[in-house]
Amino acid sequence: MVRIRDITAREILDSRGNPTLESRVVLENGAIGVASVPSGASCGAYEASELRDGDASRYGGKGVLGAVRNVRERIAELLARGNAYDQGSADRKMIELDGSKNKSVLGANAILSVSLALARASASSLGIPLYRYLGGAMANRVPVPMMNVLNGGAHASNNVDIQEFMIVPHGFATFDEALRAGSEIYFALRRILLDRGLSVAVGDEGGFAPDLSGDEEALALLVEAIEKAGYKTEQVGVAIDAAASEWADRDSYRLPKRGRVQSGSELLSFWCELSRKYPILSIEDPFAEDDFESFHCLTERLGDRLLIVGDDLFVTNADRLRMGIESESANAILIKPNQIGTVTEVLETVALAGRYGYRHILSHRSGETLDDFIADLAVASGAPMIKTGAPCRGERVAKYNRLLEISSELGGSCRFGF
Ligand code: 2PG
Ligand code: MG
Repeated sequence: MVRIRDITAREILDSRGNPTLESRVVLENGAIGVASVPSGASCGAYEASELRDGDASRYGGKGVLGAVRNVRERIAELLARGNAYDQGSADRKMIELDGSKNKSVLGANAILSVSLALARASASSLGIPLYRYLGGAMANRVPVPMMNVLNGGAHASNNVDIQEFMIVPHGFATFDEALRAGSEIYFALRRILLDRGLSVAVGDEGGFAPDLSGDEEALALLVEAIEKAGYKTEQVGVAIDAAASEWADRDSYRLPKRGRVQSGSELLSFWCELSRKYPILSIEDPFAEDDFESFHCLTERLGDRLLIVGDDLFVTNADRLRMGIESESANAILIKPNQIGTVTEVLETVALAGRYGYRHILSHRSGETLDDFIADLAVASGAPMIKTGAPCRGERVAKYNRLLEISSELGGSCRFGF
């Protein structure tokens, strides 16, 4: 066993320019783990709570000095001299010290940064890669990337209501080839947009964010770009994240940019129609976070053909996932470590998903850092897919580049594909 010697934290900036936390865990043998936490824009109401200072005179109230203090003073003291390899007990102690249901006392950002940094320090102490430490001997599957090449919703100031349009290069022998296809399609899309006089400015996740005649046009553009780049839709599918919690308006859905109001069943018909017309592999948050009923209906209709993914619906929380399992809502779960706050709880939720046949997809947040922890976590947990933005912008490609590194490290034992 190796003991924890020291834990510190500091305030840094994320990819949107907002403050976030970076924590550093040092072990008695000198091993070090550093990790930083991301932050979402379209956050679910049931996510663990991100502690922000609320002091309007600093960073518009978004400073995280309180969370930094909680790491440096309270968490550091709590975990000092503990066994670094006992991730479960360190995470449990932080949950208990916090004492709230949603980690609002210490801050999920404070807790997660330490949880991640501790796992990194432990892997480094053992001299093995993070995915191997967390995933064990069988962790050899590299996930299919879901690349968000066209941004809308809360991630862009264009007129598109659906938040994310992704390309999913799955029909390739290796991750390297899939990534290459994704990048080539991204540039084909750029060319198409330029030729039509549309904007190629990018949104928060590196995808283009043009004004379009309607949200459906985005799907047609993606298919065109796939073909223009020389690929087939049998190799490269498309995926949507509607982030429809943002649209919830009492009992109906109000698409804020177009101002259109739809009932849950109209929206359901819309998703069914899109899935008939386009090679859609997955639809995330097609309804709001409390609308289990619509999720259930859509899963019944389309669940045998495509993934119906709960993001705001489940918030990486095992209790929320249990509600989905009981009501047969969705068949896949998005996994975002900062929605729940500890590595242990993430792995518990993934295990629960696996027991009930739900696929799990690792995911970044729209506000990111260069931290590439989720790439290792995807491999460790055997995730069939990862969504981490366009093949553009440093904080997005950091994760893809880490997966390239892992693929080459795994060599002959590397597996790729769903
Ligand atoms: C999502 C995420 C990541 P945000 O909704 O899936 O793409 O966005 O981090 O803004 O919640
Ligand atoms: Mg989402």
